[in-house]
Order: sequence, then C-alpha cells, then structure tokens
Amino acid sequence: MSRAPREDIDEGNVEVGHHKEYAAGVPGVYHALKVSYEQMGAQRTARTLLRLNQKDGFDCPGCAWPEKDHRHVAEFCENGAKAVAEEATRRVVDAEFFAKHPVSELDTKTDWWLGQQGRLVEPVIKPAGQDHYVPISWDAAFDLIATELRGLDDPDRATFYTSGRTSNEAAFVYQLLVRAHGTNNLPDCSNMCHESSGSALTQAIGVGKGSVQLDDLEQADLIVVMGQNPGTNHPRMLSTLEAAKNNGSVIVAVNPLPEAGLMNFHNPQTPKGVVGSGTQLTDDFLQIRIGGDQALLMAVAQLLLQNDEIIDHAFIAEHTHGFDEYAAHVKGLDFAELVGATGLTEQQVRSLADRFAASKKTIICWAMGITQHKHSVPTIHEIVNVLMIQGNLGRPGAGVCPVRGHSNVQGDRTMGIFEKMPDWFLDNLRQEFGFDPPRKHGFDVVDSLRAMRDGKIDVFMAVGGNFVRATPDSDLTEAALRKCRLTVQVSTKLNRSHTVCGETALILPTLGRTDKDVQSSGRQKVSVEDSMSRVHASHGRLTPASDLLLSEVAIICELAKRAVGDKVDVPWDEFRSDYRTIRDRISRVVPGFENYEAKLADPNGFTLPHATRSRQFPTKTGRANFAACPLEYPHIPEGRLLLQSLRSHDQYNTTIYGLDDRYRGIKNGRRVVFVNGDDLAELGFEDGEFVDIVSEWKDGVERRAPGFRIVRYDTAKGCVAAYYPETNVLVPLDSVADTSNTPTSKSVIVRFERVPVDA
Ligand SMILES: Nc1nc2c(c(=O)[nH]1)N[C@H]1C(S)=C(S)[C@@H](COP(=O)(O)OP(=O)(O)OC[C@H]3O[C@@H](n4cnc5c(=O)[nH]c(N)nc54)[C@H](O)[C@@H]3O)O[C@H]1N2
Ligand SMILES: Nc1nc2c(c(=O)[nH]1)N[C@H]1C(S)=C(S)[C@@H](COP(=O)(O)OP(=O)(O)OC[C@H]3O[C@@H](n4cnc5c(=O)[nH]c(N)nc54)[C@H](O)[C@@H]3O)O[C@H]1N2
Ligand SMILES: [Mo]
Repeated sequence: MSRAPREDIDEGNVEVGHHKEYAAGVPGVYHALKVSYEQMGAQRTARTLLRLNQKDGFDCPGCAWPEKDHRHVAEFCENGAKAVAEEATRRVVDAEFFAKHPVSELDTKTDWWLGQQGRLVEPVIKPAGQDHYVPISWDAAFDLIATELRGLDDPDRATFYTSGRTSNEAAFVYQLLVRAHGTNNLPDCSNMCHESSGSALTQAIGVGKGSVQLDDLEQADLIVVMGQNPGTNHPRMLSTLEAAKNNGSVIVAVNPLPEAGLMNFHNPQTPKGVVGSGTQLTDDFLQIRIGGDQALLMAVAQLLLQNDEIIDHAFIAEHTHGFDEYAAHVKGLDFAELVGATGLTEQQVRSLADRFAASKKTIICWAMGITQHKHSVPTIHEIVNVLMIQGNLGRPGAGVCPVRGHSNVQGDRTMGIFEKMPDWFLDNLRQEFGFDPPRKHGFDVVDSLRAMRDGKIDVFMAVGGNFVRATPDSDLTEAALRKCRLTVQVSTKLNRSHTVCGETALILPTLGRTDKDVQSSGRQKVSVEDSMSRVHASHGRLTPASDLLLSEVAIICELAKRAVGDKVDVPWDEFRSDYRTIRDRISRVVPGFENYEAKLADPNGFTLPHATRSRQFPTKTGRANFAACPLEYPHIPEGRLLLQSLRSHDQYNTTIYGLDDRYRGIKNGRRVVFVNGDDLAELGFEDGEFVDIVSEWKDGVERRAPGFRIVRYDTAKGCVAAYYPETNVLVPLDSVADTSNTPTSKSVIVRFERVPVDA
C-alpha cells in the first residue's frame, strides 16, 4: 500500500466549488504575478517574465507550444510564469538543509513540500548506509560515477534517463557519453508521454512528429482537439485557437471532461478578453468515454467512406498504401458497436462526420488523453486514416498535431535520446566520432524498471525529471530504485527521486533554462525544438542561485572525460568551453541542422524539414500507410470504473505548485476523485465521502491509493479522474500501450472502498 506522505496537507480542508467555464483572463494574470512575487521578489519577476519567449530571451520551460513571429510583449501564460517562478526562486536547499533533514525524514514529506524548499545549490552525496546527504566536491563526484561505470561487468547494467527540459546541446553530448560507454539504455519521459504518437506516425507517415505549423491552425476549416486540456497545459495554444476561430474555424473538443479552456477563453492580451465575454472556442463538445476515440474515428471514417464525392481519390492513389484493405475493414465494422463504445449519441457521431465532410482543411490535435491507453497506437493510426480519406496531409491548413509536453522533449529525441535510434543515426555518429556505437536496442522506461526490479541494473543516472514519481506502479518503482548500487540525479529542485534512491546517491545541481551560463569561452546559449519542429536559441539571464552550479553540458562533459575519455576521441573540454563546437558536430550528424550556428542567429530560429509537408512519406512502402487496425475499447466489469490520472491547474508534472485546481473548482487539496453523479447513485456512494481507490489488474496484486474525497463532477459515465502522481501507485507496470510500451495512465480499472469513519 502506498505510504504517500500527506501530513502537511489536511484533506479534511479541501473545498469544492463550481467548475469554471472559461480559462485565463484577468484572474490568470493575477495568479501568475502572485506566485512570481512570492518566489522571486518584484525586480527578478519583472526581469524574468519580460524575457520569457522573447527573441533574445529564454525559452519558457513550461510547455512546447511554439511562439508566433510577432510576439506580444508579455508572451507568457499563468502556468508558464509559475514554471519560471519555480526555477527562479530565491529559496535554496544547501548543506545546512541536508544536515537538518535526514533522508528518511525528507521521504515522509509531500511532493509539494519538497518542491517548495528551493533550488539545489551544491553537489551532495548520500554514502551507502548513511541517512544524510553531505557535500562532495565535483571532482570526487565525477570520479565516483566514472569508477562505478568502468567497473560494471556489462555496460547494459547502467541506465540513463532524460526529462524533456534538457537542451539540444546537453542531449547530444549525453547520448554520446552513453553510447561511448557502450549501451543504448536511454529511457526518457517521452516513453510515458508521446511515444505512442511517435510509434504510430513513424509507421504511418515516416516521421514521428506533427506536420502542422501555427499558420496551418489559423487557416484550418476544422480543428478537432482530442484528449487534451490546453487551458491548463498549453495555455498559449488558446490564443492560436482564438485566432483560428476568428478566421472562421470550427473547433470540436473530444474529452470526457468539459475542460474550462476548451469551452471559453478570456485572452488577457485583448480588450475583449479582459472586459468582455471572451471567445466561445468550442463549437461542439463531445463527452466521450475514456478510450472511445478509436471507435469514434472509425465511425466517422465509415460515414465518410459512404460519400464518394468527399474521398480524395487522387491523393489516395498517388501517395498512400493500403486504402482498399482499410476501407473494407472499416465498412465491415458494426456502426452500433462503434457508437456504443464512444458513449455518445448516434446524432453526435453523425454530426462530427458532417463537420469533417464540410471541411476542406482539417487538423487533429491530441495529447495524453490519446497516448496513454493500451490501444493508443491504433487510435493514432485512426487519426491519420481519417485525415487521409480527405487528403488532409501535406497541404496548408491540414495535418496531424500531437501537442508535446516538455519544452524540449521533441528536440531531445532529434538529438538521439532514444533507446532504439535508427541505424543511419548510429552510422553518422561512427562517421563523425570514429567509434562503433552499440546497435542492440536499449531499455525504455518500463524495461529499465523491470531490469532494476530484477537486479539487472547497478547504476541509474537521470538528467532532469523525477523518475520515481513520474513512473507507474509507485511501490514497485520505489523498491526497484532502492535496489541500484548508485543513483545519480542531475537536478534543479528537490524531489522524490532524491529521497527514494540507491545505496549510494548523488545529487548534482545544475543551471536551469533561466540561468546565465558562462563557460571559459564566454557566455553560452542553448537551443531547443518546439512542438512544430522549430529550433531556436534560448539565453538564460538570471544570476545562478550559487557559484557551485554547473551547466548540464559541463556536468556531462566532465563525467564523460573520466568515464569514457580513453575509449573515444571526443573533445569534451572543447565542447564544455564553447557550445558552438557541439552544434558544429550536430550539424554533421543530424539531418536538417546543416549551418546550425548561422540559422540559429535568426531570432525566430528555423524549422526542420518535415517530409509530410511536401507529401513525401519516408516509410517502408514509400507512401503514407493506411492501417486496418482491429477495433479496441475498454470493457469495464460490473461495479467498476475506469480511472484516468491527469494534471491539476497547479502542478507541472510531478512538481506541485499549490493545492488548488481553479478551473475544476477545487481548493486546498489534491486527493480528490471526480465521479459522474449517476455512477455515484448506482454504486451507492455520495459526494464528499472518503474512499480508497483500488485498481484491478490480471496479476491479482492489490494496488491501493488511500483516502480520496469523492467529488460529483460532469465526467463521462463510468469514467473517473484523479491527479497524477498521487494515483501512479494504481497503474500496473505491465499495463502498457501495445508497441509504444507507454504506461496506461489514462485507463486503469478501479473500485472504491469506503474508508471506515473511525479510520
Ligand atoms: N501547467 C502545466 N503545463 C504542462 C504540464 C503540466 O503538468 N502543467 N505538463 C506538460 C507535459 S509533460 C505534457 S505531456 C502536457 C500534457 O497535457 P495534457 O495531455 O492536456 O495533460 P493531462 O492533464 O494529462 O490531460 C489529459 C486530457 O485528456 C483527457 N482524456 C483522458 N482520457 C481521455 C480519453 O480516453 N479520450 C479523450 N478524448 N480524452 C481523454 C482528460 O480529460 C484531459 O483533459 O502538458 C505539458 N504542459
Ligand atoms: N499517472 C501518470 N503518470 C504520468 C503522466 C500522467 O499523465 N499520469 N504523465 C507522464 C508524462 S506526459 C511525463 S512527460 C512524465 C514527466 O516525467 P519527468 O519529466 O521525469 O518529471 P517532471 O515532474 O517534469 O520533473 C521535474 C523535475 O525536473 C527537474 N528539473 C526541472 N528543470 C530542470 C532542468 O532544467 N535541468 C535539470 N537537470 N533538471 C530539471 C527538477 O528537479 C524537478 O523536480 O510523467 C509521466 N507520468
Ligand atoms: Mo509529457
């Protein structure tokens, strides 16, 4: 049973109000400035927020939504400001802090408390058998890791995690270090995020990324937003949707929840948003059942295929493969079953098909509501299938738009952070650096955890992130991490992965995106790639929280010198002192980065080529592939519910900013579960009751998240929602998406158990 610490949050105090029907507006600006003042003070707030996403400023560490060329002076959103305030905080976690708090005590604190303690400011070690982190010199820390890595029987006994804030430069040197060490064990947050999108898109269109640009969205006839909550997680997307709306786009939201941002948007950058009624963004809201999206898209496809006039036969004949087989498959599906699986009415499904039929330019956007299910990969194939029926790929105003999470998660993958990078990339590395990178595929996140659990991993290293809280099956994950001989965390802030650690544990504090980065050749910039394949520079401006902080690039290069310096001929010192020398190598290894340095000088950056935009499809067939996938949807046993774990408005993944979820009407608490009123009546529970959530999986192991307050809420029938990471304990490690191996964080079968009143 999870011993999730909660002593500093009294869930008895949780307040439940009405959920909001619009996002942002003046309250958003107010909340943004309030958190910033608290963490940074007035001067640092002004200096920081004015530089956010500006041409000579730094890239917002919040999300991967692109910037427009013509930016507003304050191109930030409430949640971007919170992300910056978290990083630019003046509070610090120093040696004194660790002397005062043993690891065993820190482990009883909430994620919220840990994150609130401030920036990590010096390298520390928790020696084997000890309960305190104590200071260690950088040299001693690097020597220790290098000695461990060199002493391994097999290089595959180490695994190297990356979270998506790492810059292109740091990611490139990191994968080089890991491959020079001799393994492809490069799990990353993407394995839990858009891996399903990458898997399906690579097979379908030959490129694992979205094909649209901001301009496309602004000229689309129809935008379907599926499984995404942009009001909280990609607030700047709302400005784009508003612009599209003003140009006449129809917007359809497909979601089990009526998320505030999808309904109405009060844009704080416009007078109408500040004093008026805002913009009604969504034309149709389809309250789908969790996991019903593939069925919905198949039903739409079936209806579209009945109308020969709207099928783009020329596109299909010239550019695609497998249409006849696909069409026959979809026509053979039982329409009533498809509608039934969505939980929508037949009328709603037919009117969505009519929206498609009437549109000449359609874009489908999606995020975690689509990617974290067992059948996510076939669902994303169906997104592509439906678009292709009408030729909606590779023409203006149309295409696929997976909306990425972390601000450089897409760039990290481009730089080679992937456990199964294709051979051409490894060939390029060999050509450039004269060593043979390993070819055997490495471990992703889930496979790394299985290997740790089975005692097959001695060293775990992470550049960024919070591995132990982001991953599923928390009890198993914690035990797995504790089995490692050494864990190394390169981090900016304290988190659970520092308290749940290996026998020996190191915390290596690093500069964040907002910090000034000066190396021996002078001030450095880094670069990142947004959700739409645009690469641009980011310049940190703030004085770092401590003189002892090293940049991620510096940490990786210093470690590499000691761990693999004699194995490969790589100029680690030169890389560290001048990041231009790294970009020079990237320009020769990664296609699309030719003349990297020169192109980066353009303040708007440059856009990587995307074959789909010119209707090239570098797949195995040389064409865009229709995929005839079997229909799948969740089957929920009697008396059980389907749980999705999602983000509140006051968190960034595992970093908890506060205890409110303003748009959903929650104040002062996070252990809440949102349930449909009819389900409550049927199951005999009431709003306000406290229950344990217990998940059910075929391995028979009991996974329990204790003490959640039931909130009656407008969610699709049979579908409940609660926050991540509190509910990660309920997601079985082996419950993963087919092909992509992504944990099924959005579909877990659960039951409620009433908490006895005297408990
Ligand atoms: N402020 C803030 N910004 C963030 C983050 C953050 O934590 N905080 N995280 C970043 C990261 S890494 C990511 S990946 C993104 C995440 O961005 P989102 O994907 O928007 O994040 P979630 O909160 O997981 O929301 C999932 C949405 O999908 C819906 N959903 C769940 N199941 C289904 C389903 O079966 N079908 C459909 N159609 N919808 C479903 C949920 O109701 C919810 O609206 O945001 C990024 N930006
Ligand atoms: N149940 C459930 N689980 C999920 C999800 C879900 O929806 N439901 N979502 C999944 C998704 S989409 C993702 S992306 C993962 C997120 O997984 P992660 O990326 O591993 O988690 P984060 O919470 O984003 O990591 C936060 C930590 O990163 C460190 N950090 C922040 N900035 C920097 C930096 O610039 N450099 C370095 N070195 N460190 C930094 C700080 O120490 C901070 O504590 O979680 C996944 N897990
Ligand atoms: Mo993500």
